[in-house]
Amino acid sequence: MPSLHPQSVLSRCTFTLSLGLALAAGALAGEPAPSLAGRVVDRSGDPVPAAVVRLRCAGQAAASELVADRLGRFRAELPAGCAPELAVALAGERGDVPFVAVDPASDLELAVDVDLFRDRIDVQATAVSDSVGSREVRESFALDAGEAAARVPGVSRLRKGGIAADLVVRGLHGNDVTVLVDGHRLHGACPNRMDPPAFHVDFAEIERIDVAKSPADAPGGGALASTVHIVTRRPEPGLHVDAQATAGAFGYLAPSASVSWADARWSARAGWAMRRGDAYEDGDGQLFTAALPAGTPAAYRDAAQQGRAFDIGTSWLGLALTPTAGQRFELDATRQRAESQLYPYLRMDASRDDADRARLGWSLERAAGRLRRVEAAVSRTAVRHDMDDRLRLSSGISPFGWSMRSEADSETVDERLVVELAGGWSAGVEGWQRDWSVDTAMAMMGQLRIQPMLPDTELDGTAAWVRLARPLADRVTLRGAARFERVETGARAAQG
Ligand SMILES: [Cu+2]
Repeated sequence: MPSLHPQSVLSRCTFTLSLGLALAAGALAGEPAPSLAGRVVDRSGDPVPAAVVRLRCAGQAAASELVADRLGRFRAELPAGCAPELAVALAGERGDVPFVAVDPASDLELAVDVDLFRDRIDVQATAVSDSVGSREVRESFALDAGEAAARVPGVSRLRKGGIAADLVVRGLHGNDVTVLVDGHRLHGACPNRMDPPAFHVDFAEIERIDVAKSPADAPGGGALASTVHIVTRRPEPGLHVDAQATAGAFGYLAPSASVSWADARWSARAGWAMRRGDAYEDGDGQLFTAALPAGTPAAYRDAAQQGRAFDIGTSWLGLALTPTAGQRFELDATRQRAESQLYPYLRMDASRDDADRARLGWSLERAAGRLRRVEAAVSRTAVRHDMDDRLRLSSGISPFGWSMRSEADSETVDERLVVELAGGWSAGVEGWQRDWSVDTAMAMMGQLRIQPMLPDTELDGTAAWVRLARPLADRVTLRGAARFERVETGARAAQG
């Protein structure tokens, strides 16, 4: 095969070149070889990507050019009877580079006498991270924030349907895992946790998700198992427009668009995102809506098996003011609207899930002095959630279209004051009030019977905490925390 082609490798040769491109080793090859391959490196031994290697046969003027790959590697086939000679130059560099003869029978290493990287940065990272960044969230194929957080080791999910997976941390879940959004608690409304807290935040809002596996690591929250902290994005200086769309199997579609603007004094952001998908098939090719045996009361009606599994729209607005250096006022609002969502794990499906979140905060940061940071903020989350069994066999021939239905309302107000001091100390005071109400209606023999499942329940909590996180040595940090919490609950007496 007489042509020069960067394919097929039969042998590797070594050959060292110093000084712009001089040869250090390798004598004229006496025997022709069918191919040659090698690597171009710099003075430190780092590969030189895209280096231009010129190849010619001894005694011939015509030369071919090869381009090294990103690892500095190159390969070529040799014409029969060719005694190869090489010259190497950096990409884009022109000059009279001498050819040197090489022995194609051994591994070739062409050392270019330059330092490709003027500064070397050694990156060290712990192998296990308890945090998921926005890029990982988007690239993870997760359908919501809870599923994305399951990338953290020790975190798994309880899947009840196509979306809205519940987080499980070291075997504990539900109220043992506190989910905070920008430091604030929020609660869903469904008593069956069809809308766990992380479900109410869209990907496009998220900067990162931190999972604190011990109370000493948590910025607040006071959960037995874990605190999952979802941190939303802040506008970066200038105008930024971001539009993305993801599509997948089973009708999955998730477009989003956001715009933000910031200068030294003001910043603003706005965004919109949608997520929609149909019932998916399991590995056996069976729709998840057909997983329950025919005739089971919770099985889906035939007409509902191909239905939409989730359909959620989220929009948000944010405004921030920096009146003096280090001081910041923030006002954020998010509105989420969800229609039909299927939960084959449960006996009902959601027909509505509307959530509104708002947050007002003030913070002061200082680079020096005893007091480093103060933050005071209040948030409110209101969720309206309806579910019924109209898609299941259990709905029978009820004149209402369903045999059981629940209407749930939840409102959570959360206040926090956090003070951070020099030396790794921080302390905070938190308060939260949750009103939660669920009424279940049962249709029996054409009659409706209303059962107050959660009759205007109230939960009133206050907490104070102090925390220390002080590095003692490289990779050794002393951590400790104490938290005092008081929670009162109450409910309206249910009417028989
Ligand atoms: Cu529900």
